[in-house]
Amino acid sequence: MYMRNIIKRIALSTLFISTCSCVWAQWTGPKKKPAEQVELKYGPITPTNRKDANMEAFRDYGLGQFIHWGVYAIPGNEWEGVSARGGAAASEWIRTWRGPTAPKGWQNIYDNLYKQFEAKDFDAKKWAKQAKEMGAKYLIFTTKHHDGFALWPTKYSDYNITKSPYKKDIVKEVVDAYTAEGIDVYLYFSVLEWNNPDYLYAEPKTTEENEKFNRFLKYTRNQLLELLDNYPQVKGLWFDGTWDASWKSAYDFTYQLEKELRDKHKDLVIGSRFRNDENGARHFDSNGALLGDYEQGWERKFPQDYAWLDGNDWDAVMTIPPNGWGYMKDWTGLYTKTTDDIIDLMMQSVSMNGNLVLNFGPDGNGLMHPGEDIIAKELGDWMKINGEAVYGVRHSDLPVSKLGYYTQKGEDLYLTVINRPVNNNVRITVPKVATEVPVAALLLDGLQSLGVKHADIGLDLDKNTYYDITLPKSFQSDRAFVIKIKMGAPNSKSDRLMDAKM
Ligand code: FHN
Repeated sequence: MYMRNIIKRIALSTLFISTCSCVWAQWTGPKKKPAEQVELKYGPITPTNRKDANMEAFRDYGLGQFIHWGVYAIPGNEWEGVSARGGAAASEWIRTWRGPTAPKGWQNIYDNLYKQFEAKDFDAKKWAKQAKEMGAKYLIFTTKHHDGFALWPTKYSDYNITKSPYKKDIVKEVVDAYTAEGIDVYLYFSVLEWNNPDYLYAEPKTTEENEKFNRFLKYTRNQLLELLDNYPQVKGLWFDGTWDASWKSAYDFTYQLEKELRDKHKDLVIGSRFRNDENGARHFDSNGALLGDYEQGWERKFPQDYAWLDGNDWDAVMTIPPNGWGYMKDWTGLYTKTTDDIIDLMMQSVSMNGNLVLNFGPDGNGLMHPGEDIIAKELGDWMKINGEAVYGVRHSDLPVSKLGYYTQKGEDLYLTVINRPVNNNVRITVPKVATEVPVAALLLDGLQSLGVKHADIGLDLDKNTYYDITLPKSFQSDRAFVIKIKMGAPNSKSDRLMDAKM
């Protein structure tokens, strides 16, 4: 029976590979649906594009904050003056430092770092206030990263915050402070645990391995239920570390667990990283259906084209240093994103119906990196003027503009100008068949009205027509700026030209 099941699974996965090569391709092009549908027991649990309040809120967020905090913040990607792994990023992975530059007994040093986790400057209210000022509408907070250290007083592991000098429940402080500021909270949870002896990377095979891994699964379930019991205000769970063969083989368990979590917590939002189907297909099942409430694979990457998303909800999580999530003491020698970069990436996301989630990695005392403080302030200043082009907006079907990004809310169209034309004419391209065209415009910065002129340049065979919005020369901005454009019925004069006779 066991052998028969294995053979059936191999056959199914071969079928899957031959009918759908899209498992890894979904982030780099339009979604390819498999030619044939296979029968599946472990496909999606929730419908796509849920319409409940939590998902509607998710669609309106525009900007979020990610915080990676844990004991890895103490070394900050270096130890005794030596850069971890040659200064490579992903400082939260510092426990995996090996080779000649790694301090002697590094793993042991790391596993004892929690004894130094004093978090003496940590003030959740201050973080929440900064996030609010920056304009973030949701927070994703690391309750536990791959090292397994829990920032809440979990009953199910001793490797948790109560054993540190700080002692208090950090998750509670964060959830309460952000909720009080009106910022929704999602809990990041890494399934993978480096220092848990029951965790396995490969699929469990022997009785002993099965016993171990079943213990681990039970522990994971307990922790997740505990998080939902302790922090009932949270809106979603943000899973990570779910790529190993062991977890993938537990598809029946993860399917039942997802149901249980959703039953326990009304309208809980879970992205596409939590589980896979019985063929090992992650994010999208073997038939190409989204496994979760939104696409959760846009990590430091973007769809090139709106069509790639196939109408799915999504967010993009983004670091300031390249791939640096946890605290990195030393930003020198690295390109760290500027506020202009972040505005560009945020507008790129919202113009395609996604949210941008900007990552912060506080230090071991609980202070944000000074570079993060600057970006939070500058972004907040920009959002105070231009936020209406970010929140509650949707993708516009107008042809993509070389000047920047469109977003739309009802009859209001927003153009975030990234590339200002040298002649100060902001040209909006509108299909000739459009029933709504620009009729009035104003700059969100200063609320100055701008002239709008139909500029029919009369190109033969052109499917589009053009509207020019004139920017005053006196208006100067050293950042992207937003033009709010009222859309209305076109002037009745016909655009129809005689075709050229050649
Ligand atoms: O390995 C992690 C990484 O440390 C970080 O937490 C990011 C955030 O999206 N997720 C991982 C890999 O996808």
